[in-house]
Amino acid sequence: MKTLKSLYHPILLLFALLISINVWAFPENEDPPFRLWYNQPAAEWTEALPLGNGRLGAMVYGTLQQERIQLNEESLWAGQPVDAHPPEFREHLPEIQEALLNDNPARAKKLMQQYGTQRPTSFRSYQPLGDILLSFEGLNDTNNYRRELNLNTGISSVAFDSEGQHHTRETFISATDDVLVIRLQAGDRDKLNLDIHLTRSKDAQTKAADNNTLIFKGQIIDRKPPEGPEPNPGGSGPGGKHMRFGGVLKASTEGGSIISRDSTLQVKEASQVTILFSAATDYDLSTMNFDHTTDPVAKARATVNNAMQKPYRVLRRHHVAEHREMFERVDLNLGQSQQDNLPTNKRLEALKEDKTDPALVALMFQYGRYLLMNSSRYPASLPANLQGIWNKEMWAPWEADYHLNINLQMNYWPHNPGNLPETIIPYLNFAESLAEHGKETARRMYGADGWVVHHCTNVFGRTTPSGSTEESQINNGYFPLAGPWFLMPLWRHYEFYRDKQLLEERIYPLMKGSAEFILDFLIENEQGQLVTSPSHSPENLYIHPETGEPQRLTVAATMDIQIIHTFFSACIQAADILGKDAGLKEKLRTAREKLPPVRIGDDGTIQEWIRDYEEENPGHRHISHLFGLYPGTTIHPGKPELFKAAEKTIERRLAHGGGHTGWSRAWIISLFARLQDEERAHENALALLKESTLTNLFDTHPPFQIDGNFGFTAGISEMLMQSHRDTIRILPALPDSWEKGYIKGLQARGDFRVSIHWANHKLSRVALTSKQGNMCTLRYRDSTITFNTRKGKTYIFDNNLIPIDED
Ligand code: FUC
Repeated sequence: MKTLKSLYHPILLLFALLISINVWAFPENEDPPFRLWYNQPAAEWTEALPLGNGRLGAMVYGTLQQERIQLNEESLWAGQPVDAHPPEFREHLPEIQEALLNDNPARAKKLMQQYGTQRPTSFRSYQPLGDILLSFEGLNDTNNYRRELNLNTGISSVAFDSEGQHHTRETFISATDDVLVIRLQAGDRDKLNLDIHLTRSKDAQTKAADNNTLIFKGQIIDRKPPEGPEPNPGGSGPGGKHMRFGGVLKASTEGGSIISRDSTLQVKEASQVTILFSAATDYDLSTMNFDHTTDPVAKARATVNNAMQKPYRVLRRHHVAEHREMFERVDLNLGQSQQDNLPTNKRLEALKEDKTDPALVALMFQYGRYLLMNSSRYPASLPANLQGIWNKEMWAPWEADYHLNINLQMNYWPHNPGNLPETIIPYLNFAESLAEHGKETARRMYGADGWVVHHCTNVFGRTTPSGSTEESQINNGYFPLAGPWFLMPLWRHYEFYRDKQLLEERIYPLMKGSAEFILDFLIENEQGQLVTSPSHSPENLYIHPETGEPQRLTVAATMDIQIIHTFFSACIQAADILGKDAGLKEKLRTAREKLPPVRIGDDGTIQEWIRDYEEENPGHRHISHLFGLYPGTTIHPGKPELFKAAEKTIERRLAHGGGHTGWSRAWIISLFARLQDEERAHENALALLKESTLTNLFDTHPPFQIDGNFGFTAGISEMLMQSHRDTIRILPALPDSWEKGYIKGLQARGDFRVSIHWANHKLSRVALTSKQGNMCTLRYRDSTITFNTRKGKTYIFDNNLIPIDED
């Protein structure tokens, strides 16, 4: 009796009520799902929470009276294709090369300025699609506010009480149904009254088509300066009416009613509201242009009508199942911390005060995987840009384009170990279309075979050099080695997943074309070495020893040589696997032999250039001459002098303020992981969180740039497992503060899945599943084991790599 009575104690009742509310609001809560959460709405964009299905993106603010859901569609770009081939470059290239071979970079620069530039030097920007705005009536007196992004389910939720009634909002973007879904729910005694708007600050109109449908239609109108903004003094292409886009929003309610008024849907007295939205543009990746015969509204309408066939709970179930299957392939536990129960913004603040929080590192690792899968997978046809797909600016920083001198490549560093193979497909689609454009540029600028692209590109397939100004176009923009580097993630994809058909049909043809270009581009210097010219080390300058002037152009910057070495080796290996192109293989082998060696300078660091020049900026964010350490594999402990010099190289960069941008810091994590320097890898991971991370855990350059998120994830996986040079290394860089934990489901080269448990800073158990039956070498500290595997079988080892027979 006493027990029964105590169950009715008011405090216990309140507790039970709170638990039941929470369970109802966040039904997937499991211990421990990965989630970002906050006790207040987003005050600015970098506090809002990202959703995406690769093609559509949204940032959910969770604001009370006026909820804002900012929208993106991956292909919505201002501008149009332009022909920016410098017409006289090819004719004058030998003269430019001669000046550089004769150590006269000042003359080469002059000639490049004269013959190597072409307006428009740059292009326009990736743009936002618009906003869904929900203006609520009532919602006074709110409390118990909480919003979250559950990474495991891909659902963003807002929950709060208003006048004693519990309200919830859920938003997700389904890849299965290609729609954004919003579900609003009021408590039993409350009703929802709101207006639904679909807006964009320019170039679009919204009309209600019937009482529950809004049609959104637009066309980008690009103005030429001085009428419109133009941050690129070298021009960004002609004005005019360009890409078309459209969206369809449909709302339905339980209880109450909806009517339309002009461009608004008005919901009255509903207990639940479901909103579906989809959008499209008339962009066509196969031509890298818009096609005005496509009707974006019709496409969006068809998608929304299809999704309308499914009730909300079915849409949700299909989305969650699909999302979880991908996201939960990898799980990471670095240990709990006292901060686990704090909202994400507070955790970040606590970390800045040096409170340890390994679980926040794990969250950030998983966030990188979440962001990649939501900005680069079917139904997307384009890869993740500088901001993934999330952008609110009409003219985004760096146009939110595809930078190819590190940024796009870094976006795809985590896709292999992070077990997200499908995220490379949009990258591959894009590469194939781009290579078609690049063939014309190889021919017209260089008279070369194959294809070339320079340091940055856009959806219209720019392959000629570009930059805001003519000066930057010939400096940073002149990077003809972008192509082979761009292809490395595709080759790595083969190494990790061993999809021979994909290699043969799609990846190798791209590699072959790029190799043909490089073979034509290389020239001989006086010592009979093959060098690139013009060349530069992204995006640094050197002090010319004779003139004392800062110069950029040179021959055979170290990064060029490292890229070519790695790329030619990959091409030779691919041709071997496919049993083709014996003649090309021979040429590549011979050329590889004639490349200049990577040298160590007087100060013990790896030389950034072919001569031991002094850097203009020794703390430069690009650490290009360490390409061979990571993501390349040519600098390793088997070459102790280079390995040591690589360490000194990072130290020098850091001593002069390096790592100051998010992506640069992220790269340093992987570099130290490859040096097996666990404490400095960890230190830099923490520095990225403390100095280069925004409230919603977006990486900041500054401003927001997503490559650092992806580089971070890659860095953490590199600390826990490395699988280069034919060996899978277990826990190569486990820092002291990760005393106990596990990582499950990492992908290793050779198509293996690897799960690792450790305790007391030591390996306790490793499980390896062989997907294809390849030979495997595992290493942990000084223990190594090499064994044949059977397809589909899982092998388990103890802390000394002694096999454990599970049976
Ligand atoms: C490269 C970097 C910059 C920036 C830009 C988008 O050029 O050097 O820091 O990340 O890309």
